[in-house]
Amino acid sequence: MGQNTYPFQLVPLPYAYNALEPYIDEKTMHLHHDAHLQTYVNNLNAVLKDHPMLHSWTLEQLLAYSDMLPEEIHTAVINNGGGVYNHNFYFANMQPHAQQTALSGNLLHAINSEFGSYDNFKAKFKQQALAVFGSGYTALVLNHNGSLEIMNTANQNTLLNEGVCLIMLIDVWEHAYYLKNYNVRANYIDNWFNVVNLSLAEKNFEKCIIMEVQNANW
Ligand code: MN3
Repeated sequence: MGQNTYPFQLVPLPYAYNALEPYIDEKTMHLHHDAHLQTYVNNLNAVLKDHPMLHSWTLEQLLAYSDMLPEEIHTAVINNGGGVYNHNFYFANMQPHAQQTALSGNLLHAINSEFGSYDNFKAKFKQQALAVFGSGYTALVLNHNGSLEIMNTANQNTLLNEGVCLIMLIDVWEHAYYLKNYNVRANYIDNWFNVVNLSLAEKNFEKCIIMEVQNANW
């Protein structure tokens, strides 16, 4: 993932800009990654520049322990650091449709038992993503009870200080879909399900389970 402390760098896409066509268009990917994400990276570095004691903090630490940040940069770190973290997760959790494999293993089992079926999960996830008012994200997480849960987060807030573990994340800011889908977020969500990286979601789920067990043993 590149360097994870100040100065933060733009993480390259793990696939070509046109690799998600026709579901997510190349022009959107260029703007989204090269303009929007780059701006969050630049702004985060500018905010941290005069705070050398924070230069050894990872992005996760800055966001999970944001209450410990100096007041004058608190909001800017949440907005810009969150913008970097959320986008890095979002871009990494997509892949070309041709490489998509069917969901299997423990995550499929957990989805079936929580939501009834993968199709029911998709319908519920879509409904919740449509309910994000304004800008934000929708995520599948493992919560502190060890259950799967769909959660929304506003603006560039992350779920890092919510005590939940991220499995899957969709960006529903208009900049993620407006060029291709105009205002129709529902079409974008349907398209996104064709390029979400399900094998990565399975790996994330396994990591979340291990973290959950470790936390329970504290
Ligand atoms: Mn975005």
